[in-house]
Amino acid sequence: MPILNHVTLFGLPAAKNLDIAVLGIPFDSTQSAFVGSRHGPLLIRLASKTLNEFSLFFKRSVSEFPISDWGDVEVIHGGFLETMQKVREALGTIGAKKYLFLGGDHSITIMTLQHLHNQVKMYVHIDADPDFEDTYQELKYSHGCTLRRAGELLGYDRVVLLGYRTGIPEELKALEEFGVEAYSTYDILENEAVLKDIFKKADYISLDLDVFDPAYAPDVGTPEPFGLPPNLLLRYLKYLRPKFADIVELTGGELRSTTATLAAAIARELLIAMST
Ligand SMILES: [Mn+2]
Repeated sequence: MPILNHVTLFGLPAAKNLDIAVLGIPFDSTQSAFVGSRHGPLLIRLASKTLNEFSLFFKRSVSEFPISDWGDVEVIHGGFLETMQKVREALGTIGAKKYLFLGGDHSITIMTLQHLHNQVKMYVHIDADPDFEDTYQELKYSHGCTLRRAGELLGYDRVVLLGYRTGIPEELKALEEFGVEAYSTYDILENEAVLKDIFKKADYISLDLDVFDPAYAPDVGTPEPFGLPPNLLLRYLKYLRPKFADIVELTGGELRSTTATLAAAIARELLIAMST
């Protein structure tokens, strides 16, 4: 018998109305340095085929839980608002309680928050860049403005920034003026225990893969040296119980990508954290 080779994340069942849904949003029209995150969802799914669905960290397997992979939203490249409407339609069809979204560039988080912000009490933005500019390259809906838009939707007291180590002076000043709780990479390296309390109260985790050092995650839209090692975050994953999560900014068209494998492993741990 021939096998129809459709790839779902960790071989999860496809398009079933279950409590937890995986959904790709391969929109990368606001990417500004390295391009290609439209292939992110596919590369993460392919990389998951090389990994075990069992997590030794949680001692649980993703296949134990009611999780379904719904494939990708139909993206209109260059059309942020049109794609955001497609995301709305997809969420209506899927009707899950919890979601893991696979980007795409970081502007996809503005789309998901637009529809889900009423269910989010604490949004945690993990990123090398604050993404707190009001506009970037004249766009309000850009991957450089995600945290700013999140603050507008949720209130600036309900967003937290973790792991930044770059940014322009106006942006860093705005973070202070708006009272955003923010911890740089250097703050976290000095006192990593700060992650525990933040992870405990987070119900939306947005992970820009560039928070990791480029040695671990080279295939990202805007690599930034001096980043965090993945193991540091892993130690605190046990405190996470998010309803929503996304993994964004995986670029590069290589089938064999260390970054994609890292993203897939994190997807596994996040899905189990969401399920338990
Ligand atoms: Mn970002």
